[in-house]
Amino acid sequence: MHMTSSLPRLPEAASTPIGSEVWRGLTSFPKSLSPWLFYDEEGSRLFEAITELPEYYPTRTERGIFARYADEMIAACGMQDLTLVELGAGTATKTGLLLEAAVRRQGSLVYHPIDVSESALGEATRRIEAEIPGVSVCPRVADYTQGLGSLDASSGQLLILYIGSSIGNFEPQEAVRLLRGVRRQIAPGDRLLLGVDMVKDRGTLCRAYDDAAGVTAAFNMNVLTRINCELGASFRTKLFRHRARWNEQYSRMEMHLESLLAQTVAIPALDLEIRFARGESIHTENSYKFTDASVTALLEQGGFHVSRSWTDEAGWFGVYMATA
Ligand code: AVJ
Repeated sequence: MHMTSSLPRLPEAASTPIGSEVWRGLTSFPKSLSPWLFYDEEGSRLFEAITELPEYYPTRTERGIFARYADEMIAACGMQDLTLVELGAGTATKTGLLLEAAVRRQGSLVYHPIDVSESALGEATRRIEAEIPGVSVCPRVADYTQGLGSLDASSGQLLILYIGSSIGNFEPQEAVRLLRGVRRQIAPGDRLLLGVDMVKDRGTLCRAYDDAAGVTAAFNMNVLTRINCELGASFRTKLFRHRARWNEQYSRMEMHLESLLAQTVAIPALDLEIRFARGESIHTENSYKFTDASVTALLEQGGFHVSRSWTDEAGWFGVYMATA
């Protein structure tokens, strides 16, 4: 090993975001990896495919709620001079319904989509500018968990969109911290529109995360392929299986990658060899599911109070308007 001092030096890859996360997660017990690792180019494509699966109800259910209530949601903000900011906007396919409603009410609108993916933001910007006259798009490539950056609603009011139940990926304490971070950067009276997936029967939940076509399994497995590509690892995806389970105690869906046998996997860029026992798994995602009481409590702890909420007929998905 190359030494520059008396301390052994970590390989350079260990200090990149992916290197440090893989190092942390795969040397922990139980093994885990953070869900942001899913979203390389292939993973983002697979996620888009998930949103169109018959079993994956959240995206279409939330879109249905917007289709029916977008005008009411915008009117509920009260002001005629809204600026919209979207956290983790991605390609912003559901946002159009809200943008159109805002344009109907106030004629024109400034929209700031924030996302780590420059390509997704580019696509969102092109599509929205072409399809919704009256919206000026000001995209920002950033990790919203690190703050919103400087925003000014000039004279009017901010409406922060955090839709798609992305908040469900965070541990409750982290979710509170994230909301407090948002609250600190906006003014009293500004609004947050939060989309959350609700608790429902186990069968519906499990099918949504283990679809018949195997798209969610491929999405989960892709994290291993990504580690192979970016860190030179030797994961053989055939030797792992996708697992989705409902953890009732914590009110969350979990995804795991389970090793089918005892094996050792090399990760050369990190100078690591990872041992797996047969049946041992890597916990790759939590997707928390909410009740009306748990969303209300989360928002309160985050510095907001609930003004109104909307849901679908089955009560599967909730959209909450909260006031700072
Ligand atoms: C993007 C976090 C909302 O939790 O349902 C979809 C990600 N994982 N299928 C979710 C996901 C497996 C999704 N979120």
